[in-house]
Amino acid sequence: MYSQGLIGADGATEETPEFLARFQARIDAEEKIEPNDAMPEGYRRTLVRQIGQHAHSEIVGMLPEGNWITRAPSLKRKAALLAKVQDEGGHGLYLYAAAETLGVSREQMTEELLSGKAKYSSIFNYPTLSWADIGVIGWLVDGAAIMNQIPLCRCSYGPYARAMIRICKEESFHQRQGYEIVMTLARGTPAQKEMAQDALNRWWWPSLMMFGPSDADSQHSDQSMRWKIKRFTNDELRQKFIDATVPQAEFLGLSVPDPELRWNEAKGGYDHGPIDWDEFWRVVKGGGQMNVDRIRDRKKAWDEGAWVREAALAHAEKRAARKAALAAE
Ligand code: FAQ
Repeated sequence: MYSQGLIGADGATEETPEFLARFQARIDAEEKIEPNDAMPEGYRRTLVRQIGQHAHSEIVGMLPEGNWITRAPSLKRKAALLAKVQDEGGHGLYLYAAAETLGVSREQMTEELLSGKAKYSSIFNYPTLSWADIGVIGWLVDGAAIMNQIPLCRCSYGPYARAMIRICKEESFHQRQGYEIVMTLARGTPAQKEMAQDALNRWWWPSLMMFGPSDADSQHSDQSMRWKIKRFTNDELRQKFIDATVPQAEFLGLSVPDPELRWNEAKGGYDHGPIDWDEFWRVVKGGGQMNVDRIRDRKKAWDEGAWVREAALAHAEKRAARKAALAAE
């Protein structure tokens, strides 16, 4: 068994150079780190931050699409959208559960979201104006999510890696349903094709921003790569996404809203125009079009769910008391 770091009088792990070296050796050997293993505090904090933000993104991400459930154009579309939004709720729950194995409660994480301390993905602060947005979210937003999340299935922290395997399978279905919606519109009437193009125009750049700041500005990438929490940098994943998605847009007969987009034979990928990082940081810091609405709606749902949490807790306590009484007989 892996030898623990030294435990100090206050119960904290003393992070001696030997302990840190042994921990890094486990990571380098591709061993999974499990909840009861000793780990550097920075590793634990990085995971709580990333998994928490990821969970919040799934839950807040239900809002822009949930907005269209009652307006889906057919029963088939409504059923698929309903299932997708429910999947996202499930993803949030697996991720909160994974973060809880690191000693943080779901209540604490939710409080941090509602107080603005914890972030969620910038992409969910843009409004969903037409039905085509629902298709484009599936195609681009879930597409970007998959590109980012497939490598997370190999994350060094076991519970996060295992949660990601199921999540990625479901995201793949979401991406396909989105692409199929956009394909139907792109092959429809001129007005429908225009609607698809308009949605692509509005969601393209925000989708590229989902991968986070450029490598030069990413604060956490270097350490997260060393700990094998992240397997690729933000720019590497963004490039992979662009290279995979541009041919899909061409197949649909839609144009990507980037006049500087060019195939670069030498690098074997596309060159692209500059990303508006001022917009990215404004949205991340709360200045996007929908930030206020998203947190207001999330708070309302959390407050209205208080009675369910209280009832579940009372039930669990009653069961525990009954079990204890039976055991004492
Ligand atoms: N939005 O140093 P880095 C989905 C923050 S998928 C907001 O590069 P890191 C599925 C970052 O947190 C979307 N903030 O950070 C779905 C940090 O701030 P901090 C969610 C962002 O962690 C689809 C600061 O900038 N996916 O929801 C963003 O190494 C459809 C510096 O950045 C995940 O969360 C952003 N876009 O890399 C649901 C995947 N980017 O924490 C519904 C897991 C960066 O110091 C419908 N997360 N920031 O205050 C990750 O892979 C990483 O956390 C990155 C950022 C790549 C997002």
